Amino acid sequence: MDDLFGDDPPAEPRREELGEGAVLLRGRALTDEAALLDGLEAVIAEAPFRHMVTPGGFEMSVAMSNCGPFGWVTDRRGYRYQAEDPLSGKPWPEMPDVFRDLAEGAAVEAGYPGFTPDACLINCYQPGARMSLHQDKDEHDFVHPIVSVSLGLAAMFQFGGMKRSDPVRRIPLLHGDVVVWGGPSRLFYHGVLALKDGNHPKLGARRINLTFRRAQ
Ligand code: MD3
Ligand code: FE
Repeated sequence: MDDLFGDDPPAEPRREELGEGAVLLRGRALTDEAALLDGLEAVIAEAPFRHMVTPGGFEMSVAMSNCGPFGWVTDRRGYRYQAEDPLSGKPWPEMPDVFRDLAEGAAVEAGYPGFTPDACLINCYQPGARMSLHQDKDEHDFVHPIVSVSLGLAAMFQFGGMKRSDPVRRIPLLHGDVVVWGGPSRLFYHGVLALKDGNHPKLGARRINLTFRRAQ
């Protein structure tokens, strides 16, 4: 009866092929939970979460920050990766070793050896926050996978195809889940439904998603 929240690290992360190069490693981040949360706190102390504005002038409901050599930003001028945090004018915080090691290790396990992220986008969802269907196309070369790590409240992820109008599957992403998106899935439309209210024992009423990318 110790594992009331069902979030103890599994002996063996459960592996699920979501199809077309996408591999879900359920619970893969749980063994590093404490170090990941420490790293997150250190990054956010230097580069706080902020709601960025899209080129169309809408404030995103998801609050964001970054760490590593490059960070993804949006403003009225467009979407891009840049080396400086626009809030401070300074480089983004260093990517904690535990972040990089987790992303690289998960990529190897999913069949993408040699992935070395140079950007980590950190998304913070509060209840009601969502991300509408989109493709990730601001990176230099789509041969590299994207590794995502979910922490905190569970979210309903939407996973479509190459066209916005393709049918979408709904996949719940839970605290500790890691997904490696490579191959054809790298350019599939995806999004996150509005976060439901709740309280996570470690993160409160929030969901944090780390996405590791090769921007350049
Ligand atoms: C599938 N983030 O930051 S992570 C994003 O949960 C983003 O915060 C979502 O989409 C989130 O761009 C989803 C899962 C994910 C990330 C990137 C992908 C799935 C992906 C890129 C291509 C295909
Ligand atoms: Fe995305």
